[in-house]
Amino acid sequence: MDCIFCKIAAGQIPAKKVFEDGEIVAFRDINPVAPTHVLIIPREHIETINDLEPGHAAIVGRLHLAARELARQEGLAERGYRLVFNCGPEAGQAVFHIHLHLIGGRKLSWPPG
Ligand code: DGP
Repeated sequence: MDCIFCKIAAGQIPAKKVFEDGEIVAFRDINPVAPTHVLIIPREHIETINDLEPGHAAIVGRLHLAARELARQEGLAERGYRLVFNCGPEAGQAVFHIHLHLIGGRKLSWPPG
């Protein structure tokens, strides 16, 4: 499958991985928008949030638990951070393998652009 995040998960192309296990992989975004910008993905190829099914509930939960732990490791737990899934064209989704953005380390504005 020609998916860049599947290839990162499989170790076929390099990435700065910060966590991986049998189900999920987390790595630093190649184009960070903040001092901490980590992408947390399932190994399973799921194109968008629209494609989630009830059977994905556990893996989606695990993405968030990994984000919580990585935020703690990055010193963001008390400072604050943002978790984002972009879905579809108007949200600017560029890679069609779901990924949870963990963004922090600076004051983030709201609403997002
Ligand atoms: P999104 O717009 O939510 O689809 O964000 C995709 C993100 O993926 C974007 O912030 C840049 C990042 N990205 C794209 N290609 C690569 C890559 O090859 N390596 C890494 N580390 N990040 C990538």
